[in-house]
Amino acid sequence: MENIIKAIQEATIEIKHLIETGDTSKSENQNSTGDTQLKLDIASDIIIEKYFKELSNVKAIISEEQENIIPINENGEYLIAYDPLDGSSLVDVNLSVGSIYGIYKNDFNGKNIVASVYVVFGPRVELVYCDSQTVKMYRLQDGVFNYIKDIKLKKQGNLKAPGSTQQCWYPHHKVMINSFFEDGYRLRYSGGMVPDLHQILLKGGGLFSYPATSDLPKGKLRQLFEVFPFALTYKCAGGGAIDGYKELLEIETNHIHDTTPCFFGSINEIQKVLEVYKSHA
Ligand code: P6P
Repeated sequence: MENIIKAIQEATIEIKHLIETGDTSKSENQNSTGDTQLKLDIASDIIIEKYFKELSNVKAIISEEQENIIPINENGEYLIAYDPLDGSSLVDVNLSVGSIYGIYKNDFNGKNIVASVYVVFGPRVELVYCDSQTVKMYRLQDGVFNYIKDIKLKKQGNLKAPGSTQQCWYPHHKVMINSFFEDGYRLRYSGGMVPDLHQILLKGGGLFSYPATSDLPKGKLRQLFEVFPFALTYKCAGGGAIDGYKELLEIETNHIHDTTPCFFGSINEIQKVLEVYKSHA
């Protein structure tokens, strides 16, 4: 695993430079989910694949930016699913973006995830690594990733990140979100999954939601390279991660680009989501 983390660190340093100097315009291409790819998306993906192709303990990789599984080494122990530059459209308004990595064994499925990494490209570059036991944060300083601290969620927080198009929310979801704000929760939503989830983790707690909606009944966020890595991270930090009814990591993935509704947060907030959603099942 150490060689995978090292590869991610080296790719991160190159992607940081790309963000600072690269072309933020749109390419002529779309990814598998139909999103128009930015040149940054493609360039970041090329950087990461370059490093992962050198890893003898990796069997295959999948990228949000590529349709198919990319075989690496048939005897490799690990499988990696990654989103090279999530929220890349925020770069040209100078907001934080991130990379997300899910590390799996045997098969690309929630129950087979063994580690996760995410990187926040913000005022500072921070890397958070979850090995299924602890959640450790590192900061890039003078070219070196220095350990900063372990991350733990409180049982309850006060931040709310309400994703998706509000006019497409189902009524019970809308009532639930409003009730958090009536309870004094503070709105914290940038449209970047990585910084939005990083903020809740570092500020001790709250709730991030990207639910099923009338326009996206299966949600928007991708299971293997966005949702499952953060589900592992939030659970290891002492929080919860559900689709409204069950654990996200229990979801069966049928296609590598499948999406799912998702809620990540402190235990008390996740319990409230379960109560509301189960009463509307
Ligand atoms: P919306 C970015 O495009 C992304 O995939 C995630 O980073 C983010 O959480 C979500 O989409 C934002 O979607 O519909 O709220 O703008």
